[in-house]
Amino acid sequence: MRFKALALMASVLVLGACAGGDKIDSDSTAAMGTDSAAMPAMADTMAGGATMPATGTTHEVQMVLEGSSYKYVPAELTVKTGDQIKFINVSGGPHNVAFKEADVPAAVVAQLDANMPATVGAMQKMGKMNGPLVTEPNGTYTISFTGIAAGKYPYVCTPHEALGMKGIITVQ
Ligand SMILES: [Cu+2]
Repeated sequence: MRFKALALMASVLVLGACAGGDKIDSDSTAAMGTDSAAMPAMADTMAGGATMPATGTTHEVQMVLEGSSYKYVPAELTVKTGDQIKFINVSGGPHNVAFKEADVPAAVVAQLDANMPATVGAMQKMGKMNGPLVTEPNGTYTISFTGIAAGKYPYVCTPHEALGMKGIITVQ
């Protein structure tokens, strides 16, 4: 009985220590800005960060089946931090937009995921940085690049990746 009580106390203490750690880390995130490579892993274990709405230009990328070729048009696009991209299901859908963790700097993962809306109609996101299927003709999916560091961000369409449907976004 006495042992059990001690064990319970110990686990409460551990939980308390974790909660305290989170608080300290989120405070230091604010203080250190978004450049620290150490922060995203912590952000991943938390809520995932808040969406940062676009403040700049809206670009459009069409998701297309042309002949037997599935593609993003344009497949390569350069935007500025703060712009957004509206992906449009023109033909051959459903399509989506998915970034792989291996292709995204650790410091960017949480914010990029947070900037990818969780749903399109009834469809849900399929995973981290893996957008919902856009099933409706001319349906759209818009991703803000506010808070996203400069760099090259390759992405794929999950249903058509094996068929070569992929693109690259360069953020300046
Ligand atoms: Cu596709």
